[in-house]
Amino acid sequence: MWSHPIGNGYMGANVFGRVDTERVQLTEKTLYNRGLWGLGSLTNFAEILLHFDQADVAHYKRSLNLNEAIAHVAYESDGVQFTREYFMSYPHNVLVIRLSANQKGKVSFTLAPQVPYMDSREEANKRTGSVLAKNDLITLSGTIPYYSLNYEAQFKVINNGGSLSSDQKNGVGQITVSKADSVTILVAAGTNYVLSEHVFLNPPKQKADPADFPHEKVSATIIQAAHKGYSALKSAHIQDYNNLFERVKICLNSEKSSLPTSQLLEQYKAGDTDTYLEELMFQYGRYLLISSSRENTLPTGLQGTWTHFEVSPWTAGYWHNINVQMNYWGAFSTNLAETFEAYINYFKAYYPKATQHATSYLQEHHPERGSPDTEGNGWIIGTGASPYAIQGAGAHSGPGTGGFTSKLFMEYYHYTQDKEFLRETAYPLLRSMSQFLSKTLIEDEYGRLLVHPSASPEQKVTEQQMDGKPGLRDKQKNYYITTGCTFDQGFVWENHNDVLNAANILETDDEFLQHIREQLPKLDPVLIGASGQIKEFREEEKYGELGERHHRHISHLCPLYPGTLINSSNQEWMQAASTTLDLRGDITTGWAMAHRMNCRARLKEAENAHGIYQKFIQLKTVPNLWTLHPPFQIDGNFGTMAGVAEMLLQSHEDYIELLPALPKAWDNGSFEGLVARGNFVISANWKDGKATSFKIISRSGTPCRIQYPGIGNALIKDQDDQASMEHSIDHNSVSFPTRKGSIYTVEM
Ligand code: FUC
Repeated sequence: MWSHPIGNGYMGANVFGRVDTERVQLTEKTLYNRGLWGLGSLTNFAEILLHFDQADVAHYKRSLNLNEAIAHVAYESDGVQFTREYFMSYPHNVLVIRLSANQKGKVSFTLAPQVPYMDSREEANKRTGSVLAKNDLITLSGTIPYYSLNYEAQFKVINNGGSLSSDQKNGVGQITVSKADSVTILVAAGTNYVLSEHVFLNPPKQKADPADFPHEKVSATIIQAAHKGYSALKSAHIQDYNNLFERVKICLNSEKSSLPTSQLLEQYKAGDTDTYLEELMFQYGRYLLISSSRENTLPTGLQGTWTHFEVSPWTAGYWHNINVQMNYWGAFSTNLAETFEAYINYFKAYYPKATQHATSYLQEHHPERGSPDTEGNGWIIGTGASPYAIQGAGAHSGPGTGGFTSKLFMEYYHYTQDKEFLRETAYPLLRSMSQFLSKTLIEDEYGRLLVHPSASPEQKVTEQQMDGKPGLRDKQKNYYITTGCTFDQGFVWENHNDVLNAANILETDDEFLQHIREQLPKLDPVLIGASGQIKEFREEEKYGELGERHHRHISHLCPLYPGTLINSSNQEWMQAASTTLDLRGDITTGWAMAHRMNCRARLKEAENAHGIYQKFIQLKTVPNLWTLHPPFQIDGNFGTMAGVAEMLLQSHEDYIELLPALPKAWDNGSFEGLVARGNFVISANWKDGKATSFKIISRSGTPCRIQYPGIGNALIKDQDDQASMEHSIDHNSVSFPTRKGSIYTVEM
């Protein structure tokens, strides 16, 4: 609740900022032990303690600078001004802690890292560990038997002035620095985990090679970082981070607040809803995404990278019936597409296992179609996943979980226009997903094709509700298992549609595409019920007669968001989606509110979307601005970040819609650098709720179509030649060709 999280995608640290004994808690994304559901669990790597001898402290200040991704602690003691800096470098993969004072010879402390949870009650998790100090280096290493993991962290202490000594206190290594002018501590960490298909295919004990030790890798990292030195590490870090972070600027009718963030939040909770916090939460989401998901790291998990538990809530893994997808919903629109590369690499590693899951699923449910030729069976990922294991489609969430996942890859293409990625990665995997999904369909008496068995994620029914209903109730947990629920039908539709679009772009065609072209019109995914709602189940008439009325999942609205089937071309469906949200209710768990916010934005219900955002901040946010499901799950942070972008800019309907859901509270404002599909970077200014100007940078040279009230009469200029352009389609929309790299301005 109070720590300042820093991270580089490989590692995460919670900086507590304590004065007497500083605590920096470290996680490294591959250090897993045994968790529930056969997935393992991310576990605390090290507790880094720094003991100071400073009793009287004044003018204490702790901060996290989002522009530089550096945490700071500053205070005064005995007339000396002390400062500490903490950052996690991605280019050099080290944690850097810098301690300094405004007078010479005043920095004294003892560094004493600890191996946490040596006393596990579970045999498989009994970790061995030792902490050895020698000269200026502490080596913390050991094993966790469950996945045959060897782990190691090295702490190098570089003092400027003063003296340094190392010793083993009660067998535990520590380094004491006396009277230095300043000190830099470098921390590198790693395990013998290697992301590859073998990890997913092998049994637990063989997921990592017990004869492989990370020692050399960690030593090399430390040596390289030490060689680089503090100043160069810092400037490389700022440059690397800033290259991503500074792309987007946003002002939502606010002025920077001078209140400490926790007080700003308190005030917000008490009803003084300062929009600066709404803006800050958005940028904090971007900060957290950059800090927990980079190329060549593992994807960002349920708690990002940050957990101090022995066995983390929900394993801290990748949950695929909404959570991990939500983590990346906003990556593209907030100009951080690179962060998704972590998931792409992860996908490539688990894919062979996912094809095995597809075959066993089909063999179980549709034996006549589950040919041994796994290629033709496609792939599927179920709800639970981690860096070590993935589940197949399970009972409580239907095969739609696969389409939920593949959607992100099509979005990556839409936003980046990376055709090679589409050809080499997205199209094959989308096509393979359609191969699987097309085999899960059965034909009903009206010729419709319905997923069977099918389940709307985690929706539960009572025995009473089952009366006369065709589905089955899972005896243990009351999940409802049926045929053709909207979640599954919707994602078959989305995936089939994406495959055909991708094939079109790649100018390819074959028999299988013909097959899904024939399946598409028979899916009948969206049905309106007697209460005017989008039905969650085909067999539901009135809202609430089947399933929990206020269930957190709104899986039947996935065709609205993140899907595109329910869109403004069908107002009846839009109305029904709105009614569904009214009936379901806004107040629920963290990520579930974030999904509702995005759905309201797609419906252009500005006040409703904003209202959910406000309540989310009031009810689900803790002082360090992490958000709770509960427990702490980072999906809520990322989901609402996506929601803010979705309120300001949409592009899922083949055109860009500017300020589609602008609430009164954001009446005046601006943004820079949000991205629209087609790879356009958009900036906008508005006043009294009306746009005054836009700027569009065409990163790929695709044709641009924009919708905004009155834009047909606006002056649109190509910034290169200052020529005004022929553009108007009608009063509210314009269309014009663009050149790659050119900038277009729109004066309203
Ligand atoms: C899904 C959700 C739960 C939780 C878990 C991590 O299964 O239904 O609420 O968020 O993921």
